[in-house]
Amino acid sequence: MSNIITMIAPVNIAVIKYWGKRNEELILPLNDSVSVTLNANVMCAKTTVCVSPNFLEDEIWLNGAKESFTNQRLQNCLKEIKSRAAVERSVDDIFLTWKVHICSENNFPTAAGLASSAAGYACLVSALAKAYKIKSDVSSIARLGSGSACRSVYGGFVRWHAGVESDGSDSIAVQIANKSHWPEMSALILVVGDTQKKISSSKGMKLSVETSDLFQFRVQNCVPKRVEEICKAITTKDFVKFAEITMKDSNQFHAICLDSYPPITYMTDTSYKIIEMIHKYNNIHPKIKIAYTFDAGPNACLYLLEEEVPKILSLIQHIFPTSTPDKFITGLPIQHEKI
Ligand code: 2P0
Repeated sequence: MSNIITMIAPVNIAVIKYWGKRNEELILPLNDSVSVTLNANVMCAKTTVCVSPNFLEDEIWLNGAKESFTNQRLQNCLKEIKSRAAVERSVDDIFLTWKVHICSENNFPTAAGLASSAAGYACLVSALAKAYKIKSDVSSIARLGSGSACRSVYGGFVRWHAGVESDGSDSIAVQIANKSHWPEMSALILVVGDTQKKISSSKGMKLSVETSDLFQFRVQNCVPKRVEEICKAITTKDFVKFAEITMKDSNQFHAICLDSYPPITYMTDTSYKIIEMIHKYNNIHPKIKIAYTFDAGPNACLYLLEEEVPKILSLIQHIFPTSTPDKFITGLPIQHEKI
């Protein structure tokens, strides 16, 4: 009688950052963003959803611990799923009255700037959409859980259109290219720290919108041009352009954080040491070989073509001798991703 669905969803790491909302409740951004969805084999969320007439109430477990179902974002996602199911008439009306149990886990640190909420909500919404047999685009439902989650609904290279409508109907993610378009593209995640961030992304971006003088300049003068240029670089597989824009946008995002009042600092000395290492490496080559980007945390995501991976791994181990590939332990662990 009950309906059980298990799904996995990968992490995505933005190359043009989402930072700042025009509507807090509907999670509508002030600018378009662009991301790369990583391989789900290494970093992903896994969610099981069960809808049953035998359950007395909605319940959720995150990484093995029971959490409150009163979370507004969670409620908004479930409400939207059910109202779409009613409109699409995808399940019987009685099914909509049954309670749901959700069990979700990440195989990487939560809230350490590794896009855990993106993978988590993308997975949750995809599993619910499958359970309720939703046929329409689910990126806008994932967005109600966490903005960046809408991008993890798709693989490959993804653009989240900010949209202009007040109801958010045009604020959706679309795939720019699938992962087989650029099979040489790889990512290395350098886990500098796995503790929870001091200020959440939601609070941080609100503070930036309210207090940073640079913020409006970024949204109006920089991001629109960068989005068009990086989409073109992806389509034409222009790594040099892709890398340059990625690094500049990461740096500008962290400059906005520092320009917020009081300032927000997500990067650490090790993060800056990584930036220095990458620029030195690029400078000894005729063309840019590797790009870094940092989200709301100290961990680096490096984008590079596959042929560079062995060279960069040995460089990292030379500069950070305690680093260890493939494990989250002390030092500077490395996750190697083939996109
Ligand atoms: C991004 N980040 O584009 C940027 C870069 C962090 C830095 O999306 O409030 O966790 O849930 O919509 O999605 C983090 O923001 O924030 C984020 P909410 P979310 O990936």
